[in-house]
Amino acid sequence: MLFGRKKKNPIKIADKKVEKWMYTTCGYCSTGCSIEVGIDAQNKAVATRGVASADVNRGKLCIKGIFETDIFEASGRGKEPLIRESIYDDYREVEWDKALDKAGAEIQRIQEKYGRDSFAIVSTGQLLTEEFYTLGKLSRGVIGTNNYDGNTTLCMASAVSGYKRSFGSDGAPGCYEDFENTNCLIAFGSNLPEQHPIIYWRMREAREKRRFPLIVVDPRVTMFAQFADMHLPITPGTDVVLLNSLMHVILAEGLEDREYINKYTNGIEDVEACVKDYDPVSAAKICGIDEDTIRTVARLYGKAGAAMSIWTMGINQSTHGSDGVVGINNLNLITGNIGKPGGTSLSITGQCNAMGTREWSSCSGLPGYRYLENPQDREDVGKFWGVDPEFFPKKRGLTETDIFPAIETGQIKGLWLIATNPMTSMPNTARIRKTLEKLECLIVQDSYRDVETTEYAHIFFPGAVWAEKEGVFTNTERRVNIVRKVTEPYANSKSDLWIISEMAKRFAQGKNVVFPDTPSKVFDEMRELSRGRMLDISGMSHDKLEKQRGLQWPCRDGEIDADGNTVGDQRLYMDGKFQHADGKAKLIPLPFIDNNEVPDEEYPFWLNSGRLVEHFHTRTKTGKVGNCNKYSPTPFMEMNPDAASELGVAHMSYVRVVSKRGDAVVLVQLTQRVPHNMVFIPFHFHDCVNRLTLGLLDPHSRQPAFKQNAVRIEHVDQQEAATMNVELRKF
Ligand SMILES: Nc1nc2c(c(=O)[nH]1)N[C@H]1C(S)=C(S)[C@@H](COP(=O)(O)OP(=O)(O)OC[C@H]3O[C@@H](n4cnc5c(=O)[nH]c(N)nc54)[C@H](O)[C@@H]3O)O[C@H]1N2
Ligand SMILES: Nc1nc2c(c(=O)[nH]1)N[C@H]1C(S)=C(S)[C@@H](COP(=O)(O)OP(=O)(O)OC[C@H]3O[C@@H](n4cnc5c(=O)[nH]c(N)nc54)[C@H](O)[C@@H]3O)O[C@H]1N2
Ligand code: SF4
Ligand SMILES: [Mo]
Repeated sequence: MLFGRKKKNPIKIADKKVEKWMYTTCGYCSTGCSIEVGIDAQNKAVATRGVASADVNRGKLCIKGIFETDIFEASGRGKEPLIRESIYDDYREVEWDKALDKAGAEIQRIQEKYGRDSFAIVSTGQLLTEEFYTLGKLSRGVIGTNNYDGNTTLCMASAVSGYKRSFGSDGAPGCYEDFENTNCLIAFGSNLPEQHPIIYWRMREAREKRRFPLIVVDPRVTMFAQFADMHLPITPGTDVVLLNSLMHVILAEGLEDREYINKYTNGIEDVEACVKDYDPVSAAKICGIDEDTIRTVARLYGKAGAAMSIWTMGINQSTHGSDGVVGINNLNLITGNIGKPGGTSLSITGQCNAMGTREWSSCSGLPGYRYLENPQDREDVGKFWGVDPEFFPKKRGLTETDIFPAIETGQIKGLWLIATNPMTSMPNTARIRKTLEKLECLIVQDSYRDVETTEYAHIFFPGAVWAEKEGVFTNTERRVNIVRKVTEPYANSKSDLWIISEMAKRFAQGKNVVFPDTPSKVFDEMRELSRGRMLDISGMSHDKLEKQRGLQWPCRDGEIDADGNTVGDQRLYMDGKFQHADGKAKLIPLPFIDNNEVPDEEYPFWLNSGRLVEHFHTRTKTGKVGNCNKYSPTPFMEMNPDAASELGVAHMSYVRVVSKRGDAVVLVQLTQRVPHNMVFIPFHFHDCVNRLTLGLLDPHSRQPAFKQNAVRIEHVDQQEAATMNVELRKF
C-alpha cells in the first residue's frame, strides 16, 4: 500500500477563498493557542491561522491546529441520536426527545432499583468549561450520583493531588513567561516539542535570547532530549529517587534557601531526615543516573537563582505520580523557587480543557475548587443552585479508575460516558470490554459515531464538536480563552450544554434548579461563584476574553492596567501565602517503595507508551484528517536495534508483544531512541498498547501507571500479521 505523495511536484497552497476570519481557541492540547478560522462564501469553515496578537502562540500553530477545520465534516460524525434494546441489536435513529426520555428513564430505573450511586458518569477534559459546570450541576445537584468523574484521572490527577498536598490547592503557580526569566530548566517526563509544540517554541525562543541549561529526564531519547544540554535516561518509575538525591546534594552543600524555607514552609526536618538516605551513590543504583550527573544537576539548580521544573505524563502516570509531583514541589520550595519569575513548579497540562474540568466540573468536589467534605462549601453551592445541601454527598465518590472495577463487582449498573473513549484509552482494554458488556445501560455522548466505545452502548447522543459551540477553555498557565462558535453543529448533533440541560428536565429535581440557556449566562454564574476566591474569574467576560486573547486567573473584578485593560495574575503564591490552613507550604518526605511491574526473565522488556505529534489520543479526530494521518497511519513499536538483532527481529517486520494481560501485533521500527531493555508504542491506536498495560494505580491520585509495564517479544507469521493489520485499521 502506498502512503504519501505519489508524484513529487511542488506543493501548491490552495486558495481557500476565505471571506472572513473568526476568532476561537484550539481544541486539541492545553497550550491554548488562539486561532482564526477562515469562513468561505458558503459559510463553511475552510482554513485556520494563528493569531499574531495572542501572547500564547504569537501567530504560530502546530500541524493539528493548522488542519483543525477538517474535523467538522470528517467521516464517522454522529448525525442522529441512536437507541437499541441490547448491545446485540442494531441501533435505530430516533428524535432527540425520545433518546433523552429513554436515557432519563433508564437512569431513574437503575437508581430506584439499586440506589443513587449505582449510576455513574464519566466525562472528559475536552468540553467547554460552561458545559463542565452544567454537567456538575446535573450530576451533583439533580441526578445525585457520587460516582462522577472525568478522564482527567488518566491524565492530571497526580498533578492535582501533588499540588494539593504541597500547596493546599490545585492550580499551577507559574506561566510561560517564566521561560524568559529562568536560569535553569528541568523537564521530567515531558516531550514538549511533539506534545506541546508551541509551548516548546516559546521555551526555545527564550533560550535563544538568553542561554540557560535545559535538562531532560526521560528514559527515551525523545525529540526534547535530543535538543537538551543534558539528557538523564532515568530507570522508569524512579523519578522520586532522583528528586530525593538532588535535594540530598542541595542540602548537604548548603545550596538551599533557608530564609524561604523558614518563612513559608513546614516539614523541613522530616525531608532532611528522609533525603539523608538518598546520597548520589545509593540513588544512582536505583534510578540509573550516575552520581556525578546527579551532583552536577543539583548544583546547577541550587545555584541558578531562578530555576524551574516542568513535567507531564512521565511523572503523573506512575504509581509514584503524586509523590513525583510533591518531590518536584519540594525541590522548588527548598530552593525558594515558587511564585517568582523564572522559579516555578509548572505542570504542563494535557487536554485543551483539562484545567477547566479541574476548576469547574465538580468531579472531585464542588465548583471553583470547593470540597464536598467542607460543610460551608456544600451550604454555599446548595444555596446558589437551589439544591438542599443535604442532597450532596459528604465526601468524594469513586474515580474513573475505580468506577470500572465497581461495574465488574456489580456495585454500578449504568454509565454515561461523555467525550471519552475508554475502550482505547484505559489500561487493560480486554477487562474494560467485559466490564462494559455487563452494564444494564451505557450512554455514549460523542461527536463521532464510530468511536470504539459506542459498540457497547444502548444510547448514543451525537455531540457538537469544538467551535460548533461557544464557551471557554483554561490552558496550562491558568489562561482562560474563548472558543467562539464559527459554524453550525454537524447534521442533527447538539451542543453538550444543550444535551446536559435537556437531560435535567427529565428529573423531578431538575425542575427546581435553573439551567441557563446560553453559555455566557452560565459563565455569569461561574463568575459569581468565583468572586473573592483564589480561583477568581469575576473580572472576565466572553467579550473581554476575545479582546485580550485570553486572561489568566485570578482575575478580579475592577482590576485594570494603565490602558484600562483587565488584568489577571501571572503567578500564584507570589506573597508566599499558601492555601493550607496555616498559610504555609508543606515539605513532605517521600521514602521510595518499588511497587511497579518491572521486567523479569519471562517479560524482559519495559513497555513504555505515549504520543506522536500528528495524532491526538484515540485518533477520533486526527485519524480522519489526511494531513495528520498520513504521517503515522499504522501502529508501530520503537525497539532498540541491538536487542532486535539478539532476538532475530528485522526492521519493519511484525512481532507479537505479550504481557500478563494480553497481546498485540505491531510493526517494528528499529531506533536507538529506546534503550536495550525497553520498547515504546504510541497509544493512539485501538486494540494495541492498552491490550497490554496493567495500569497499577497511584495510591493518592488513582491515576494509572501507563508507562511502566513488562512485556516479551515473539515472532509471528508475517503474511498473516500484515493482513490482520490492514483489516484492523480500516475506517
Ligand atoms: N500531538 C499530541 N499532543 C498532545 C496529545 C496527543 O495525544 N497528541 N495529548 C495531550 C495530552 S492529554 C497530554 S496528557 C500530553 C502528554 O504529553 P507528554 O507527557 O509530553 O507525552 P507522552 O508521550 O505521553 O509522555 C512523555 C514522556 O514520558 C516518558 N516517560 C515514561 N516513563 C517515564 C518515567 O518513569 N520517568 C520520566 N521522567 N519519564 C518517563 C516517555 O518516555 C515519554 O517520552 O500531551 C498533550 N498533547
Ligand atoms: N497507554 C496509554 N494510555 C493512555 C495514555 C498514555 O500515555 N498511554 N494517556 C492517557 C491520557 S493522558 C489521556 S488524557 C487519555 C485520553 O483518553 P480519551 O479521553 O478516552 O481519548 P480521546 O480520544 O481524546 O477521547 C475523547 C472523545 O471525545 C470525543 N469528543 C471530542 N470533543 C467532543 C465534544 O466537544 N463533545 C463530545 N460529546 N465529544 C467530543 C472524541 O471524539 C473522542 O471520542 O488517554 C489515556 N490513555
Ligand atoms: S500546540 Fe496545541 S493548542 Fe497549539 S495549535 Fe498545536 S494542538 Fe493546538
Ligand atoms: Mo492527558
